[in-house]
Amino acid sequence: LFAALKDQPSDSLLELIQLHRADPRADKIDLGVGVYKDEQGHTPVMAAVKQAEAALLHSQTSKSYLGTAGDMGFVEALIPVVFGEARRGDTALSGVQMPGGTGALRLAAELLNRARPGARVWVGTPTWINHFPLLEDAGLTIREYRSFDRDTQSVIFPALRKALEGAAPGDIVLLHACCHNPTGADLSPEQWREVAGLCAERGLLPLIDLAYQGLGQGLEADAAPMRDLLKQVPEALIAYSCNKNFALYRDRVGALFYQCRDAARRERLRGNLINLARTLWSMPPDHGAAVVRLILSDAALAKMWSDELDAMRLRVHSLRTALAAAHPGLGFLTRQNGLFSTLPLSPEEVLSLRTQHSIYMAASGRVNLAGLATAQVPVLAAALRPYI
Ligand code: PLP
Ligand code: TYF
Repeated sequence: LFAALKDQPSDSLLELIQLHRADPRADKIDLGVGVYKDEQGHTPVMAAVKQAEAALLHSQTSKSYLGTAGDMGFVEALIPVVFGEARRGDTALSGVQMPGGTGALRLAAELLNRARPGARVWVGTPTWINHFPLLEDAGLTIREYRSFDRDTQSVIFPALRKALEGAAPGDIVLLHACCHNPTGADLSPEQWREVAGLCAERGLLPLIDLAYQGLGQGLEADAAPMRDLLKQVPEALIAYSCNKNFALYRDRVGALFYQCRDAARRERLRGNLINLARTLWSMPPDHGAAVVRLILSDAALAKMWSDELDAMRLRVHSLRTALAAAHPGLGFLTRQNGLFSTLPLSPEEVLSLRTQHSIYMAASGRVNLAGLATAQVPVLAAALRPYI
């Protein structure tokens, strides 16, 4: 039977991890896969997480099943962080725990495909490596438009506007809430307002991917445009990841939030999410979500966490500023947000940076700026000179 299986492409980003690991050169630089790293190139467990884990070790008396929706205390605790204090207790907004942002996106896609088989989803490119396969595997139909210009390093807003103007009621619009992966080029507040207006006017459903809250301009600022958009549309899905902003990557922590102003529809939506999750993973992993719940429900721990997150964000900021100052062609880095930017390099140039300088980045030219130590800024700037 297995003879019928076709070969599948591997994930080029995850492959970079192995390539970098196997490189014996001491001065190698890893700008590949999107995880935050400190000055030492290490992805530490946050101190707030360690404290919450210690508390959990003592307080947890059972590991019995929690249920398909997961830890609802975790979901409730996230609502003010993600959507603002004003929406605490707002019945139009709810969620379920998911195995990471990927699980949330996949379940959203399954739900949408159940609601409307083969529904169209508008996706600006380039986008996160997993978006296309994930949406397509669920059965959705992708409508693609080019939304980033590498030469000007900015969003091609007319292409987004044109896509939304051409979309039909019931179509889905995938949006990166902040810290666009792979370009770092986020929509401006005015552009967000226009997108919100078009979604409301044309009956389009926003599917918002929020995987980096707090790593761009700060927890509140990163969520603000999405919060404004949610005021304008009756229905939306938000796939949330805690894996970057709590550095819990392997614990697979996330949630799928849904806004639905009609109570009966909302109940049905929840029932369908639970039903879909039951056949996919039955229940999400508990540990990381319990840790996030403990952090967010303790004011001192929550402050400790948001201070640590701020420090991570500021480190990425300072790397953007330093690199832009070290290379006249890289000024755009300071206009972009989050871990990623896509440098205007060809795949051949990316390869020669790897072979000649042991600098690792995605073939697209995407760099994870957090992979850089401050002392490596001049090294990278010099290595890029022949090309940019
Ligand atoms: N969305 C984007 C844009 C991402 O970059 C990632 C990163 O992995 C995810 C979603 C999913 O993250 P995770 O499944 O680790 O929560
Ligand atoms: O884009 C990134 O680098 C992160 C990590 O299949 C990642 O989002 C990359 C590829 C993948 C899963 C996660």
